[in-house]
Amino acid sequence: MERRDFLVLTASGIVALPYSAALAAAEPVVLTAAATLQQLLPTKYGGPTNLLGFNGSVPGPTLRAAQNTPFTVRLDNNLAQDTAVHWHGVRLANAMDGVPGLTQSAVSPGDSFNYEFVPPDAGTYWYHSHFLSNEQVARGLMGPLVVEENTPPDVDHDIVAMFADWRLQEDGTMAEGFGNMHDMAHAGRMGNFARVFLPKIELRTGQRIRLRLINGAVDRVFPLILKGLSGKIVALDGMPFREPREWGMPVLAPAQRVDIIADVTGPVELEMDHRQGAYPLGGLEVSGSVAPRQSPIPTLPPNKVSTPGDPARTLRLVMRGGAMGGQHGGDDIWSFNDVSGMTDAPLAEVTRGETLRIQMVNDTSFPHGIHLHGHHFYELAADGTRGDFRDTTLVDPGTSRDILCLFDNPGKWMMHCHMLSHQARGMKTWVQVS
Ligand SMILES: [Cu+2]
Repeated sequence: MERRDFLVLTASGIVALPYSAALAAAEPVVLTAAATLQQLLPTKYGGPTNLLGFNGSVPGPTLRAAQNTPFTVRLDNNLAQDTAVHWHGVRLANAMDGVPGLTQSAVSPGDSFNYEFVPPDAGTYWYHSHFLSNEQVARGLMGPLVVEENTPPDVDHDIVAMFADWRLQEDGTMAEGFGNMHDMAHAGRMGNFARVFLPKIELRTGQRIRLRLINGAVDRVFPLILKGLSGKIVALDGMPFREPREWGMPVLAPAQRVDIIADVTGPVELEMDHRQGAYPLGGLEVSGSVAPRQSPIPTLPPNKVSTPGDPARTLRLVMRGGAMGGQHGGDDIWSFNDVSGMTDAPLAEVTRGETLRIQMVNDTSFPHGIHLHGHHFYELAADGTRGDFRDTTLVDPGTSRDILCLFDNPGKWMMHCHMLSHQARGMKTWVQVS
């Protein structure tokens, strides 16, 4: 059969898996990290960008794993420097978490590492470098990870929409200057060009799609405007809502995900709400129409998670530092509880099964998206009501956010700001669960 015929067959409305993903179910996936050139800018503006990619592309391939089924990825490091891969949001065994110096040794150039895990939760996740991550992720070492439900919702297309921004020079090449003090002490390294990566699919009006939004940017928060769609949010950070919710304007901190199920009402356009106006990120074209479904937007099947009880104790996590911030006791730009960077001793030693309330206090002039590895947690309302169940929470300047977490996964788990420039300059710590 000609490859062309195969594509025609899969265009009939059933979700078409990319060839590499279909292969992935049968044998271990190989992710090769290497330098690559890719056209990010429209060609009328400039040439290709020098990037680091997985399997020669940015973002890396969309990996599709089955829920509760062993998944194996071999990382081959063809970079000129160390690397490691973190599986963001996946509640996996600690040794597979991909944090050099905490859960594994960095993978040297020319070396490989096997990541083997059983993803317990279906949903939208992603993978990225956790070594010099403010630079390696900014250069492209990230990609989507989809954990498939056993019974997926009824949609015509399952579409990953990963977005990011880059700081490029006029000819399209990457601006250097990673670690520039001004960026690090402010909101981070903001790009001067942003876009969303979408598959080449032609939609019809009336079709129902699932859109998996993933913020793969290093430091930028994306407030999104979605056009041509009528639907609801069905999950945050991989975890389904009990009932779909209206979206208003989804705001995604770095690393956060939003799953939407929506009916196509016209050309789909994704824009970022920006002070200079609506900034176009990309979209999907529409041709023709089908009769829309009459059924309501479906609820995703719930993941099996244990419900935390009342917290045994409260931990405080005070963010300090940065420009326009006060003095703090850390020895770098940013600090948690007046300590900058990783320490030999954990922030907290937690007995497996213990529930903690963590008071995250943002005593700085910038927003911070705080990510806890290996666990999801409830965001708490001021009155203690349990809100969304997430792995990354956005805390605005001058505010605090309490979370409730059942620490049921043993190991050494990092907790850090996912504005990766902030993480690089001190905003990180870890928790020991045993
Ligand atoms: Cu931060």
